[in-house]
Amino acid sequence: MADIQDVHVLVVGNLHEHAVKRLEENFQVTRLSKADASALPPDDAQNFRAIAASGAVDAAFIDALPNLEIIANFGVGYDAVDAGHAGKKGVMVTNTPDVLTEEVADTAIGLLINATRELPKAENYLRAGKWKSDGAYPLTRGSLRGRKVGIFGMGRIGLAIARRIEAFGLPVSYFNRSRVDGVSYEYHGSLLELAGAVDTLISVAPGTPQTAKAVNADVLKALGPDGIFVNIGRGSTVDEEALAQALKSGTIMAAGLDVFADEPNVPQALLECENASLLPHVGSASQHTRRAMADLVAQNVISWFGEGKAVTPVSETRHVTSGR
Ligand code: 8YV
Repeated sequence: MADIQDVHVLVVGNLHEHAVKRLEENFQVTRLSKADASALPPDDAQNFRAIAASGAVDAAFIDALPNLEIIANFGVGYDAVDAGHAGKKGVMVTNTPDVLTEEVADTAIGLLINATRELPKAENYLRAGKWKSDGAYPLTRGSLRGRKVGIFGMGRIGLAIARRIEAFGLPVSYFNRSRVDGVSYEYHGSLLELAGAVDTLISVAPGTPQTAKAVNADVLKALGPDGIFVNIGRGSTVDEEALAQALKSGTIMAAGLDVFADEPNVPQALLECENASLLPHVGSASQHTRRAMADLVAQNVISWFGEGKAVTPVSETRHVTSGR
């Protein structure tokens, strides 16, 4: 077996520097700002056996690298990587589960409270000097007291959010593509049914063709006029036009959003909604957690070439073996 030091790895996008450093300590690394075949060094495509990516990797790029064995994605969500295509071609894809679970769940709770109790608006009020000039910030219509929380997507992060919600003394129910074994929370057979049964909906759903615009006008209507919607999963799962409309018309009370369909572009209609608390996709964005994610990206590539197996393969490529 050739020395792993001779393996050429393509680092794509603005990957965390700690991951780049660890890859450079172990492999021959080339950097590309994005996965665009025309930007590959001429006659070099056959050399690359691995991609470490923060950003999109499509089927055409996978096809442009004939000796590609593994794509290590920075992030638990890997909707930007064509994992189905990779799986069919025998290319391993890995993601970064577990290491970000608690951080993202913390952020979801922060967003929920911000949206419900208007904390960012209250802080702006203080900073604008209005506490002194106008008196106390108005009492908030929203409260977590008495709420029923529904979670869309009961994976690792959904469960971590549910544990936190339980500690708040609120009931939890969920919708997921299938019932989750060993979970006692009430299961609903559709997102619409879940939205009708709760007044607080937290989406942790991944971006897939099945979840595209799943949170639509009907779901928001079912959530109702006291409804709070929080999205910490993927923006593609929401019909953003319908959401802005629901926020403006009072179909729901408020929303807290960390993710958007076309980041970093946030629809003007949502920016105009005073009852939306908006964050620039910071769910996992602490130095601690991003470093752990960077370590896992590097570890997947190191383990693949060193031991012949990936640490955290995604489901579409679990069957892929290294041939070593
Ligand atoms: C990403 C995320 O890592 O893990 C995910 O799926 O959404 C984030 O934690 C982030 O998009 C990377 O830039």
